[in-house]
Amino acid sequence: MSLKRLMVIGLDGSGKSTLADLVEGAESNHAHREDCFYRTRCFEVPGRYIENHWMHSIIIMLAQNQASALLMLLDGQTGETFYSSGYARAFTCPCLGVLTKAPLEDEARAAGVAKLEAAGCTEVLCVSTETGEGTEELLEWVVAHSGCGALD
Ligand SMILES: Nc1nc2c(ncn2[C@@H]2O[C@H](COP(=O)(O)OP(=O)(O)O)[C@@H](O)[C@H]2O)c(=O)[nH]1
Ligand SMILES: [Mg+2]
Repeated sequence: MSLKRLMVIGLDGSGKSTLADLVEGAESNHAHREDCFYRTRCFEVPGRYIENHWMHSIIIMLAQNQASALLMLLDGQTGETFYSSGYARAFTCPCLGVLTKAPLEDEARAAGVAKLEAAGCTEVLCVSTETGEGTEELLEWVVAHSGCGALD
């Protein structure tokens, strides 16, 4: 069995644990963490790794060794991003940009998608666990790209 997992990156509060719960089909403790959180199908990278640009090369190294695919999150409510231009292109595994807490307003949505595209994401999905928007597509993408089987 491959030890590679789906890697989930994003700032603190961007929705990593919420989406990871969806992928795992299991709840978890959403407490703030300073270390990577390894789960059955995925692992969550602490927001601090994104906040510090000098850690971005470490994330690339982690992905090379441990990731089958990558979810790159951007919080649709705050729009805050620390990704450098074209960052997603540095990864060799499949990458999906995810605009979390998908805003309803067209302008906010377009701005979030544009930021993920500027960060190098060629595929972007708007997801809201509140309304359910994009959740099925997200799971389909994960099954197709990460090597995780479908949940029962
Ligand atoms: N409205 C809304 N809130 C969300 C969504 N996804 C996550 N949240 C909330 O955002 C907060 C941070 O989520 P969490 O998954 O813990 O973020 P993490 O720090 O990146 O792991 C929690 O209060 C979640 O309930 C969403 O799609 N819509
Ligand atoms: Mg978390």
